[in-house]
Amino acid sequence: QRLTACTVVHTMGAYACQRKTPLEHHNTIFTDALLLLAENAELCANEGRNVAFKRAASVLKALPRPVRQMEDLQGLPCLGEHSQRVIKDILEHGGSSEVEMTRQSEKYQAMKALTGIFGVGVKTAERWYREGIQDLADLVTADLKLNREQQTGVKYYDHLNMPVTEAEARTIGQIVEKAVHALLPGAEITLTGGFRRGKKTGHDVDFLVTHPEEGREEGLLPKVMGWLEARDLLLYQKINKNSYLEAKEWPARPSSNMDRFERCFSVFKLECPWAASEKSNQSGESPSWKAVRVDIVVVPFSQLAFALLGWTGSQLFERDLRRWAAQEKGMSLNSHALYDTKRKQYLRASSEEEIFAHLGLEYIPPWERNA
Ligand code: TTP
Ligand code: MN
Ligand code: MN
Ligand code: MN
Repeated sequence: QRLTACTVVHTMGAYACQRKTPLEHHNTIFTDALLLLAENAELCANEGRNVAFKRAASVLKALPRPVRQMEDLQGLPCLGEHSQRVIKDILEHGGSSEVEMTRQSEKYQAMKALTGIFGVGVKTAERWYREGIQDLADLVTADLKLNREQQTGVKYYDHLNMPVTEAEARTIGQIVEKAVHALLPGAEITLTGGFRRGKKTGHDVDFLVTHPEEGREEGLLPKVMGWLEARDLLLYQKINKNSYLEAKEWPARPSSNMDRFERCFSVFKLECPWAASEKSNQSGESPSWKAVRVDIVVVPFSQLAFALLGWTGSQLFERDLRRWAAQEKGMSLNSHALYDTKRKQYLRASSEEEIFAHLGLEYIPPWERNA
């Protein structure tokens, strides 16, 4: 087959875990549009459409140059008819009317506002929306019965919708480390999630905590949270106990994103550094602290590499790692272990590199997992 001068033939794997996806890329006008449609599908509980648009956006993120004409898409995977139509509209008209209509739609805006409350998922938001509740103010007026998590979400709505900065993540890391080391010297704390992928901001801060002598980590989390609570550093905490030992459904469904580690979903009360020098400021207009979502996960040392891989994300990268393992390798991967279904054996790993090797994949460092 002959190629014209300006045609580039791409060899790109169909799984996000086969590609390097940097944080900064050349196609944000397209990916912003596709990701808005993905978000809207998610808010309408349409998982198939959500993933299809996310995959299309992810492929464009991995391209080494901007898309300038439809021919540039030749040979690329995961670009369905609908996604191509959106890209074409943007190329031809500078924007997509479907995207703009979605962005302006009452339902999209209401669902985004409601699911933006900590503790409110799509199902709850959908129920409230059908009852005529469209934003935080409506919710407060309606005076519904909210659970403790949602009450926290309402109370700190503004703070929790402000991006968490890298500096704030680092400060919280130091606080968590101090608490953990006070209670279990030798324990190790790792920053994961988006910040490990090099993101400059996040919606929360994610940490893994482990100890090289397996077993020493047991019972640590409630003590750590108590230590923080006693120092007035928490606004909310909920510990989910480890349920791994009781789990009978292993190997877990490859698509399942939930793991069974003991973890805490919390909201920290982070003192702002500039506030200390302003103690004399008695105006009381804005607090001297910021509410920040923090996830802390306790991991047995032998599962650390799997937990690190599973908690670093991105969500699409994780999803495709599991899909690759199941469909291409006959293996089952989750944040605890890798199981070879044919040989009926677990494959050990003490680093992420070893897991990629078991899966027959080229190693991709965290900062290139921004699929
Ligand atoms: P998130 O904190 O939701 O996402 P993020 O850190 O990539 O981005 P953001 O800046 O918005 O915070 O999740 C981090 C990773 O943890 C993600 O890859 C999915 C994984 N995860 C689990 O494995 N199990 C869980 O129960 C949850 C909530 C997340
Ligand atoms: Mn995160
Ligand atoms: Mn997130
Ligand atoms: Mn998180």
